[in-house]
Amino acid sequence: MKIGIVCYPTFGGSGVVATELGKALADRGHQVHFVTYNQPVRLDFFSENLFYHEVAVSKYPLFEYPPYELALASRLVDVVRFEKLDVLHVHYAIPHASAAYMAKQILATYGINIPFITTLHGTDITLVGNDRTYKPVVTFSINQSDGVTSVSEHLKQDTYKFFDIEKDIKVITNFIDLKRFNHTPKEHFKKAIAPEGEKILVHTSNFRRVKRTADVISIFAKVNAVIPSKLLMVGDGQDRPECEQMARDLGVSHNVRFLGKQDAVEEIMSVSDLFLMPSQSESFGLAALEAMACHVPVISTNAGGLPELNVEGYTGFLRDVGDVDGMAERAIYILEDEARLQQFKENALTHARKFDLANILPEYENFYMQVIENSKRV
Ligand code: GMT
Repeated sequence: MKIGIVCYPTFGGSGVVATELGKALADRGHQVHFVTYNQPVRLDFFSENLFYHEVAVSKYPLFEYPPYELALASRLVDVVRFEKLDVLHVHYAIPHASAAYMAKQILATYGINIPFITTLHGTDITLVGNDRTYKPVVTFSINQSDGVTSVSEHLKQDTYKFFDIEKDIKVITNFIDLKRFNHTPKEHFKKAIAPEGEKILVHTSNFRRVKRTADVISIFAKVNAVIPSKLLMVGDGQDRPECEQMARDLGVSHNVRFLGKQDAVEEIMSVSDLFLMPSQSESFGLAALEAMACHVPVISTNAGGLPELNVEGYTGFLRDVGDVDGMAERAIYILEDEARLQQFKENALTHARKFDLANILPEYENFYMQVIENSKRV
């Protein structure tokens, strides 16, 4: 198949999922065309089946808000026509689904029928999409999609709850490439971070409000008071300065390292003992799955789709949003007993295998074929 993928090219989960999916489809012999405003961060190698088409937004002085959605729709028209794509797959509803809809209508005037699939990732539904500023457009463009997928059952239910959706939503969960994300401990790296054999806790995110990164620091301070430990904070975003200040205020800054945005997350995960995800909301929690694939158990909240990923008492523990004491207490429970920690690590990997790319990729391929077939009948 010839597949067009639209996504945010950043470190965010939806962009990572879209890019990893595109790379895997190209490996399987499909031709994959990324259409976005920058080279996606994980699109870091050459393949004869991978193509990147940049969306350039003209910045005429009249435009206080340059119209990216129009530029994207125009680029999609161009790429579909000249690369003869079979299907478009847009990740994150805003503004990708409405741009795809517009491109589809324009292409119809050229006699081209292109189906498009929208994958809902989370905040496009739970935060931004549900805002009245965007709601009518999001509702419309989901309903006009030829196929809709969601990354968890919980997100699917939220979508039906918040919007008037007439479409079937197919759950295709996020996935992990276990060939890349596996446990390859770098002893010298571990020694540099935890020279006395301290336990290593880790958090990765975009440090947005929804991630409650301040809770990560509070949980760590409680754990650190009982268990010799270090905390790695991976990523960057608006709440990072607050976290740095909190670490100082709580007297743990010498045990916390802010690593910024990192490409080789799997190397950091591989030296870690416990992943912290105290999010306010999380449709799936891809970062937690990346940790689990590297044998790292997870302490998380029970928000959104997290209970579909993190299994209470098996891969880690889940507590209510804001229950810092409860999450710290469970973290200590896992870390204080070496045999118990090892068991949780094994369980984390066992469970992560259920989300192996090899299992999920055929679900997408079958869905593409089904949507393409259906659209030929209309
Ligand atoms: O979590 C973010 O802020 C990034 C966001 C995105 O769209 O890039 O992540 C969402 O999509 C990920 C991939 O499907 C999911 O794993 C995250 O749980 C989801 N984030 C939220 O729902 C807050």
